[in-house]
Amino acid sequence: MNIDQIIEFLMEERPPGMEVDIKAEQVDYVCDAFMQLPAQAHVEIEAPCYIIGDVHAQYYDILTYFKKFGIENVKYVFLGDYVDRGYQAIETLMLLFCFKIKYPDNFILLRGNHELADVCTSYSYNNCLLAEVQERFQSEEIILKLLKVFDYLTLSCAISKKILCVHGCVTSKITSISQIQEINLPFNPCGENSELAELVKGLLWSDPISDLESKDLAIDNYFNIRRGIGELVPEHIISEFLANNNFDVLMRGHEAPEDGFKVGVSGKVWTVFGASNYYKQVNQVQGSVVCEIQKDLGLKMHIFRSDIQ
Ligand SMILES: [Mn+2]
Repeated sequence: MNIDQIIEFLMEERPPGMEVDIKAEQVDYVCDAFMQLPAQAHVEIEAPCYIIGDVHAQYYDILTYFKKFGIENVKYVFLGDYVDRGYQAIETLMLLFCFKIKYPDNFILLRGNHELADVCTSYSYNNCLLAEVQERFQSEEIILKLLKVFDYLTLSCAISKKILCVHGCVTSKITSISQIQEINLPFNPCGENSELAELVKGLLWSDPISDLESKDLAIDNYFNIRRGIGELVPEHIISEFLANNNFDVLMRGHEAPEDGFKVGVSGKVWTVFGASNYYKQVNQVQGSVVCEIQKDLGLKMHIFRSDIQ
């Protein structure tokens, strides 16, 4: 067994949505190799690169992106939420982990709130990771292994020192990027009430809102009343963080804008979504958006449609 063979097998031509017959031993092997890599809570890369938002187990979407933009000598930042809701979380994780193992500097995999044990093992979500694993492998060990790997996922990534990527949002508790840099991985914030666990959960769960909306809601301590966890972070807090840490823009996933892409907070917060048919009838573009950051930090949006129902 080796990583190249697994990649080749995963990328064989198949009809979109068709399950790939991955064996438990292969999952185990890839997870172990992934955990051997140096794990950093915050990483820095240089543009150009592609930014891909939540893909939610829609494996055919990432295959489409790789086909279009290539793999070798191409940098990707994935913003998290690889699992739940869709039906191919295993294929999605395996391919992304394999590419990370093969090209560690070119594949940045951020952690999303769905890469938390209490989310992806909860049946309150449509087709959670646990349900998929139970159906495909008659083994408790695989889910435990995957949950272990999630604790090694990166929390934030700076692109050319100017664009900061996280899954949810920076929060009122984070004033300096060094607070993220200093986090030692692996780290599991589930079931912990420490300040550090709150900080990490905040990064994964929070949403930005305008100052006006924040004033209207009049909530204490920015509590995220929409999700019950993390913060609703007002514009001025985000702007202050970006200015103090010398960033121009915050790039994040976590929400599904109807057009696959949304700009907020006076142009300083960009939300991108990577699951193409997530909204089905509602999504105005019926597609996802991949954000290309060019070498001069110019921005190009790529819209993808999906025919999968
Ligand atoms: Mn999310």
